[in-house]
Amino acid sequence: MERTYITDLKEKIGEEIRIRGRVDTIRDQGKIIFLVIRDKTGKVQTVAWHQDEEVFQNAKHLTQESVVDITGEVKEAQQVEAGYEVAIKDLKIDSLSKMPLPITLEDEHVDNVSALDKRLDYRWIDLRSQKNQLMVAVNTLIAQTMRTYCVEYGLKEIQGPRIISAASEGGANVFEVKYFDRKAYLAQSPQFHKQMGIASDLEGVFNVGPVFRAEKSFTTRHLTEYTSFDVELGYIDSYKDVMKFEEGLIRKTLEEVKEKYGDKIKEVFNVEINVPEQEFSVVTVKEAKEKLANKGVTSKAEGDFSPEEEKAMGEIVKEETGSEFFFMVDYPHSQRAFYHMKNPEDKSLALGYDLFWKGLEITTGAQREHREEELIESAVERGIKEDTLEDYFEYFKYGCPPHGGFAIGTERFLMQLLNLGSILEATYLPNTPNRIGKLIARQN
Ligand code: AMO
Repeated sequence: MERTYITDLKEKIGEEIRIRGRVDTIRDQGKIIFLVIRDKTGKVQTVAWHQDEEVFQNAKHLTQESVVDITGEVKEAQQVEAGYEVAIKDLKIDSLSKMPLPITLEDEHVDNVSALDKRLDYRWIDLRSQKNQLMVAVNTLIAQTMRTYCVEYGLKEIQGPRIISAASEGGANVFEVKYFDRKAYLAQSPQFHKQMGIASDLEGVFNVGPVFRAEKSFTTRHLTEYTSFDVELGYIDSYKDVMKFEEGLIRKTLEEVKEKYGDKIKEVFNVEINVPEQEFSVVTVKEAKEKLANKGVTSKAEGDFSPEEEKAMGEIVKEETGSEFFFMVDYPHSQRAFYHMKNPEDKSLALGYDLFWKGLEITTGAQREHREEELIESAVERGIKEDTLEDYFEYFKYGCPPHGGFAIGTERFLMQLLNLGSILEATYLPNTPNRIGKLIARQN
C-alpha cells in the first residue's frame, strides 16, 4: 500500500491507509495504547487495542522516537482535537530507538551555551524539532529563490575550486593544506575565481558553496566553515549597481519567504517577516561614527565597527527610517581587501560597501580594481608579495571588463531572518574552532 502523509488523513475517514514516521509520544492505559505518530507533515493519534494481540505486543515494545510503519483505518473520534484517529491493524517497527534520548526534543529556543553544545552534539536528533524542520525548509526556499533570481537575471552558475594556491582574503585566517609535496589553501572565498568568470566573458556569475576561515573566534556570528552566496557582475558603472542588484535579490527572497512561510514563522519563531518597502538606507562610515558618538557609542575600531557599534547603528537607522537594512559605504581603502577599487576622487576611500541587517553585517561588496597595474600596486601597498598572486593578476592581462560583486554569508542571513541567538543554530552541522561536527577539546 502507498504511504499517506499525515496531513492528508483528514480526507480519508473510513478508509484503510498506511502511514510511516516516528513515535512522538506513548500513552499506555493498560488495555489500550495511544501512539502519537509524527511525519514531516504533522502528527496523528493512533490506537492499539489489547484484543489484537500482535499489534498490542508490538506497541508495548515501542519507545519514543522509534520509526514505525502502520496500516490502519482512519476513524472519526470526537475526543481528539483533529476529530479523527487511526485504529491500528498492522504495526511494523522499522527501527527501535534506545532510551533515554541523549537530549530532549526542544521546541523552545535554548540560550544556555552548554545546552546548545549538547544539542549540537546530537544534531540529527535536534533537527527533528518543529523549529529546526521549519528552519531547514526556509533555508531551502532562500537558496532556491536566490538562485532563480540570479538565473533569471542572466547570471551563470559556477563552482570555483575550494583548494587554491593563494589566499584571497589575507593570509591571517587561511587554512593551509598539504597538497602532495606543496602547500595549498582552503578557499576563504571564491573571490578570485568569480572574477575569473568576468575575464572569461561570462558577464555575470554566481557561486554558492563552502568557504573556510581559520579564525579562533568564539562568537555568535563566526564559523570556520560557512556557505557563501557570491555574485560578480560585469560591465558595471559603479559599486552602486552591485548594491541595487543585491537589494532586489533580498527583497524578492523575503517576499517569497513571507508568502510561503510567513504565518508559520510567526507561529513557531514569533518573528514577523518584514519585506522592506522603501529603498535600503545608505550611510557613510563618517556619518555613522558621528551618529554613534552622539549616542555615546564609540570604539577603537577606526574606519570599522565593533559589534556593539553595528548593533547600535542598526537601531539608529531603524529609528530614523524604519528600515532593518542599511548599506555602509566610504570605508577607508586601507581597511578593505586590496582588490577593492579606490575612489578616484579620494583615493583613501574604497568603492565598496557592507550590508547590515538588524545590526549585523551580512554582506561585503565592492567594485573591483580591474586594471592590472593599479591592482598590483594595491596588493604591494598591503605588503603582499607580487609573485604570490601571479595567477590572479594574469586574469587582468588580456582585457577584463569593469566589474563588481558581493558575498552573503547564508547562515548569517538565516540567523537574522529567524532572530536566532547564534549562527550555530542556523547551520546544519556547524564547524567552529572547538567543534568539527562534534565538540572537540578547547585548546586556546
Ligand atoms: P567577507 O570576508 O566580508 O567578504 O565575507 C562576506 C560575508 O560572509 C560572512 N562571513 C562569515 N559568516 C560566518 N562565519 C565567518 N567566519 C564569516 N566571515 C564572513 C558575512 C560576510 O559579510 N570576498 C569578499 C566578498 C566580496 O567582496 O564579494 C568576502 O569574502 O556575512
